[in-house]
Amino acid sequence: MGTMIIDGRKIEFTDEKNVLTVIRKAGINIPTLCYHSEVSTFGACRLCTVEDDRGKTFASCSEKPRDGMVIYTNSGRIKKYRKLIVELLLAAHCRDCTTCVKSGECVLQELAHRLGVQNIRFKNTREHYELDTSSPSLVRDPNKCILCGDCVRACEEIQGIGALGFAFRGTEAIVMPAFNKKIADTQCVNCGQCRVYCPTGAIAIKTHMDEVWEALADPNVRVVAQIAPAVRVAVGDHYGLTKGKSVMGKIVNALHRMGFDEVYDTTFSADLTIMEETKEFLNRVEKGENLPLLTSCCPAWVKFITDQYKEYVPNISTCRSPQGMMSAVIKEYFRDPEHAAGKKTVMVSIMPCTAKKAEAIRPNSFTDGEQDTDIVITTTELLRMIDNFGLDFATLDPEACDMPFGFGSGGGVIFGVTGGVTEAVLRRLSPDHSKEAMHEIAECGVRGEEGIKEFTVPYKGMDINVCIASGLANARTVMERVKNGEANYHLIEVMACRRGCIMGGGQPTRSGDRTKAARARGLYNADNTMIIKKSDENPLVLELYEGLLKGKEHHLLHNEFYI
Ligand code: HC1
Ligand code: SF4
Repeated sequence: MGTMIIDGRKIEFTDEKNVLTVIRKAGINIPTLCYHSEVSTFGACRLCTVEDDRGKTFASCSEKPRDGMVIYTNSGRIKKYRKLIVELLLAAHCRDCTTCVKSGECVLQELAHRLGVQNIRFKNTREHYELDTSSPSLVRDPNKCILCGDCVRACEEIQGIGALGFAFRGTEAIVMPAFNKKIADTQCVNCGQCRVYCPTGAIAIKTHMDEVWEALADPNVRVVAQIAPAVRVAVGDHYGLTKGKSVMGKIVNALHRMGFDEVYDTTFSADLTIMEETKEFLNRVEKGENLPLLTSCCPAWVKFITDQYKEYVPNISTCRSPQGMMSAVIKEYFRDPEHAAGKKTVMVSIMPCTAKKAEAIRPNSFTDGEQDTDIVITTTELLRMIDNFGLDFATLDPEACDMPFGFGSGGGVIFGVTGGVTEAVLRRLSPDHSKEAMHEIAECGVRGEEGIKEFTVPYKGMDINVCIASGLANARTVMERVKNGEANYHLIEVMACRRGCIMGGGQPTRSGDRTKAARARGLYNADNTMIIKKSDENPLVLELYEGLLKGKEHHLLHNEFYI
């Protein structure tokens, strides 16, 4: 605790971990390319350098605040230094900005503009590197890498995977997977967190927008969309609307205007997942088999288990993810010649997640030899499509999804935030749907930002031990405890991305701490407005079990195997 003078103003600090945080608290958006509060401090980019009253310069991210410090964040010397850093970075950087997939979201581009860098006086002496397109979800372009190490730390510290690292030194330094492997040949789980942290286009989403446009232009094709829970709270702020507020109705309108024939809500199949997963869970508890049950809706987590904890593969729920269930059910619905009306159905899934692209092509995401989800685009790609079409999104009127798969319960909506799946399961297990009962479940320990949450809930005379983790480094801690017999859980929910799908690898990246909280609040608020909170009270789901699903539940909603 103490006081600092920043640019002539007195600023108090308490437990801020570095000077940079205090400067930002003072309302000065000091630039950085390598500082993120959730990973370790690297201090490589030096852009946050400031000057003190004795003329000493230092990187503010790496200095602890001290009482009495006098700091200048924008002295003439500092301004020159910052501009030179960006100029040098740009000199060694591919400058295809107009065609770069990151254009408009690139921090380096923004800084060049903000700091007034208009001339590059130095020559690029770096060699040209091949693109790595081996991943189903991401493209790595080392020519755009500025060696900030953000991706390396995100993959290592948040995900505990370590698929990326630094190689060589000096001007030869480069970020690459170990032994110069292709990223697809590592234990990368396609989560896209490296892409979220990457300030430039060095790691970008592998886009599939052209395939969608092609399908939309084909008169013989019925293009069907499903929209994941977390997408609706990550679109509005791009168009100047309230951060985190659900704009589902506007998204539905936008998709209809682009030419989508049917627009459905993945919360519907999240309800189906809850029905099947709860059944499976109770069955395993009764038999005492394959416990703890591991949730299966997050494909990055499923890959993590199948790659690194093979002995726990039988514990993974056999339920397909909501994405998988939705696509399988819709494809089955349109197999009926009357519904098909002579058209081929192309299923487009709009997800906050890059790993869903990998899930869609997993061998167990096919039914009767046909791929269930044909194309997966991320929220970021959705924004590009809306912009490309020229829609004035902010002024679009909200529209409802189409029937019969366009409605989900509140339980389905909260899937997009960590703990949501478990909360929906607990709602399903509750015989009571009163406000009080829902409130009690929400308060049992299932909500909150912690990376690992543990609690026990009573159910019919027994205690159910639950663990919820987000971030795969946290998931590893949990699995090690299970493996070593230090924990005895019945149910483990994991979402690979910290805080769940709201912070997925395919979401728009201009997000600060407030965005994370706003997106979570947006989903809980959307749930608050739902009359039906429990998946088992969704009338469309109940109707489906009596109709199309009869005798086909296992075939359409479960997996026989994991790879
Ligand atoms: Fe998710 Fe899921 S919640 S995995 O985070 O179970 O991507 O939003 O669609 O499938 O419903 C993602 C989100 C999403 C699935 C659901
Ligand atoms: Fe690591 Fe995830 Fe990036 Fe793969 S996608 S390199 S696992 S952060």
